[in-house]
Amino acid sequence: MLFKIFYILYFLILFNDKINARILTECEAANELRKSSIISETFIRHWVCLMKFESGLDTRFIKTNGPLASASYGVFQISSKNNEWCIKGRSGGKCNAKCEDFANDDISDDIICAEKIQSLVGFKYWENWMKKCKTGPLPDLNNCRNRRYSSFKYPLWFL
Ligand SMILES: [Ca+2]
Repeated sequence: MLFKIFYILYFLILFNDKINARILTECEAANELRKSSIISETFIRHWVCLMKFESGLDTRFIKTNGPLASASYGVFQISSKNNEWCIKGRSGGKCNAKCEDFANDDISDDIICAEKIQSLVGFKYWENWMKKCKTGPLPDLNNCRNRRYSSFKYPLWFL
C-alpha cells in the first residue's frame, strides 16, 4: 500500500516537472537571442536552428551518458567535457559557469556562453548544426514580429 502511494507520488513529481519544462517556440527563441543584444541579426536563424536540433528548444534538456561521464546542458547543449566551458557543481571553464545553470529556464547566461563558444570555435562546435543547419533549410522567422507568441505550444507527445 505504502509502496503504491510512493509510486504514485513519484510519477506526479515526474509529470509535474515535465509540465513545468520550458519548451520555447522558435519565435520565443529568436526573441531571447535578440534581447541579449550580443547575437548578430545575420545569424539569428542559424542559432534558432541550432537550438531546435540540439535540444528541441527545451531549456532544461540534459543529455548524459551516466553519472561519471560528461553531459550536455540546456537549450544549447553546452558540454561539461574536459571542464572546457563549464564545470559540474561549481563555476569554472571558459564561461566561468556551473553547467547546471545552463539547464534552467533563464537562458540569458546560456546565450552568453554559447556566443563565446561560437566566437572561439565556430558553429561547428554543435554537431547538429553541422548536420541540419549548415546547409539549411533554416527556420522561417518572418511571422514572428507581428504576432503574439503563444506559450501553449507544447507538443503532446512529451507526456
Ligand atoms: Ca541558464
